[in-house]
Amino acid sequence: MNEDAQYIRKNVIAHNKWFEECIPMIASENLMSPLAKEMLISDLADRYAEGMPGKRYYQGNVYVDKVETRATELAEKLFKAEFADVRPISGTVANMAVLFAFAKPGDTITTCALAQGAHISTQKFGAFGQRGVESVNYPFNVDDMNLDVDGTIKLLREVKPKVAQFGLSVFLFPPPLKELNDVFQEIGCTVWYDAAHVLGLIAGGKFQDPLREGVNIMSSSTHKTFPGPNHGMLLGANLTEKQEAALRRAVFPGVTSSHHLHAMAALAVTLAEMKVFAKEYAAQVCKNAKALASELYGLGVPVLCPDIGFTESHAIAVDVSEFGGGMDVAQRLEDANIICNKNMLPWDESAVRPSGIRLGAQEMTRVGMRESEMKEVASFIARVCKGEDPAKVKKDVKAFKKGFTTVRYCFHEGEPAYAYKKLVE
Ligand code: DSN
Repeated sequence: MNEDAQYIRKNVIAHNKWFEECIPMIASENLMSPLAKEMLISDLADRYAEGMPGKRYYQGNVYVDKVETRATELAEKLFKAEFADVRPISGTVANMAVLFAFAKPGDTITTCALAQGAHISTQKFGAFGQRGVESVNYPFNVDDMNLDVDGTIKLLREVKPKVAQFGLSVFLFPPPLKELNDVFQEIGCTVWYDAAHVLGLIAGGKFQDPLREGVNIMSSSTHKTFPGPNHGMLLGANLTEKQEAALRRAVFPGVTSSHHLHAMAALAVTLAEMKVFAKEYAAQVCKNAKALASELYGLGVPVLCPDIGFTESHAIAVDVSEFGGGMDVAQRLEDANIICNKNMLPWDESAVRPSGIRLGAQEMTRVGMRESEMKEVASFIARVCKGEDPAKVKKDVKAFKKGFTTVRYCFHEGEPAYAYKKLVE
């Protein structure tokens, strides 16, 4: 090894060690199972496949085809979908495929605003803008952190979008799809749901069931509440053959060539694991998020939406303006080994200096934490918010985390969550 390689490796090992001693609470992250990690270092990582199983442009895909076919079947079964495509290599790439398939430059798509928790790909400077679509934002009710139903119905009738898009990155409550169904039918729009944040909850029967609530196409990443690899997926219902073909063409050759076969295999085994564990896991994630929120609120840390149970998902939004704002608090929490992100709240104008932080309970659920541990986590966060020296809190966090370093809700439960397989010392 030369000095450069040593430097890289040393820092990656240091990262692993650090995260073992941290409480990671980024709402868009999770831990893969040992089996999924094994897939990532298989020979599939070095190979190419283009097209569909049985119709490839490369030789050497005998076993890849079997894996991909089973992954597709597992995805269709788990989400009761009529259509699945496991080839998008990320959530944003899945979103780009939907844009390519269902919208032309100049078409209008309705969506949420960034400050309301929307994902950057839905914005003018993101994939929506790159595709040249016009986006119109729904009216949003800040008290409920959800769409204003009457206003949304009115807007949909006025704008008559080609596609109505739903799904957020601060995704606390299910959008009222059932209430909007009649207007979807009336205007004949395609209904698109970005499930990235809540895919693992949907797999376990929590949050909502978009494909049964009028959604035609669900795009997603596969590594947030769904504890798989960094990858993407499309799931559909009530699509025409033409629409399904357009989606497949948009994925390849539209927005991918090969589709990261090792990640696709890791997704496949995670789908197999979620078939067994999703229900129990998703229920505990939701209980933990609520427990974390109510404990923090009780400690005087203003979590949003106290009157409606704080959240129905894995995530909570916290207004930390009285403690120095999102940027400052997120940094101090990192200094205490609690990892989260600063986040805009609906009334914020700056994404760089927002008043909020976003916290997710899914990863700590994955390592076995339950409601009682959420109380401890809340007390660490409250201590930092209220100005205690982060270095002091960090000591307690490190001691506490020692009991939670193995992965749950998967095959090979109890295997190290942050293991680094060393080639040499
Ligand atoms: N950036 C991710 C999030 O944190 O929500 C989504 O891609």
